[in-house]
Amino acid sequence: MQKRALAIHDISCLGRCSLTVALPILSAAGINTAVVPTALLSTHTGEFTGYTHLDLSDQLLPIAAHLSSLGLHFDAFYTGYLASPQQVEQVLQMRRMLCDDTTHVFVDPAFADHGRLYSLMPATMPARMLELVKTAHTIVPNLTEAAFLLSEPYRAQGYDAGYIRGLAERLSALGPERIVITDVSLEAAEAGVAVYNRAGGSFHIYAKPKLPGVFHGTGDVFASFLLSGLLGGLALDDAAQLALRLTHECIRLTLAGGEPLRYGVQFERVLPELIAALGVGGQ
Ligand code: PXL
Repeated sequence: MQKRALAIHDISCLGRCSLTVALPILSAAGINTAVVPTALLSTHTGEFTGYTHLDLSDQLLPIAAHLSSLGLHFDAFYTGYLASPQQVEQVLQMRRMLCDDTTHVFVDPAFADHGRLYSLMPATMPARMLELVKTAHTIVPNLTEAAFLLSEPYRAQGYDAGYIRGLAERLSALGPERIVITDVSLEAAEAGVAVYNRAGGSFHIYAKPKLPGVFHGTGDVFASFLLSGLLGGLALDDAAQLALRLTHECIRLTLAGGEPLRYGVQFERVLPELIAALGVGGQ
């Protein structure tokens, strides 16, 4: 049967992040995807100035109440960028209204990168986001968000696999069974992800050659590929490797195309590969 997901992220009109990548990726993966926008911005907040920002908090619970009255089962409850720390409480309430025992709660904390909070994020966001993280089955923080969530200093480099495994174990001890940390780089020439599964205690780091630049929206693209793989029946490590390979390919194509990096990555061009890898349409 077709899987159903609810994606709760902002809409940045331009810049290929959050809902404008989550929806097309999940849809291409054959997942029936409903969306709840948390905020409306003209662009994302990295490498742009002068963007608009409308907090849609007053819409979240009325939307959830209506959706809940339809009695639908959601296979995944996928959260990303939230408009404010206060909105975390509303998303927790939406979780109680819309999830059942078998809903996969998949949380991308999406509040920081490169050692710093995103432009509009107040200092209280990590502690509030932690409350949502605790209720998740799977989380996808980058290294910066992992450090903020644990109230530990951010280490940009000079760490080893043991340090990353420790981060994953400490995050998992807070609640989520599966931790995928992005932006992990054990060697200067490589970048990749760490995958920890508390069930069985497995831990692996997967890496690709590092490509030069700062790539906006790639956390959202990676997380959406990862969830697509999981809902498509792949094991966590297989889904993470697929998501890493496809994200790397988006970045490579974008660099080859020469488009300014603030406009996001060319995820559209790898959707056929996602569809092929998951055998969508073949069932
Ligand atoms: O890609 C994460 C993201 C999502 N939404 C908004 C952002 C960012 C990162 O900067 O600014 C509005």
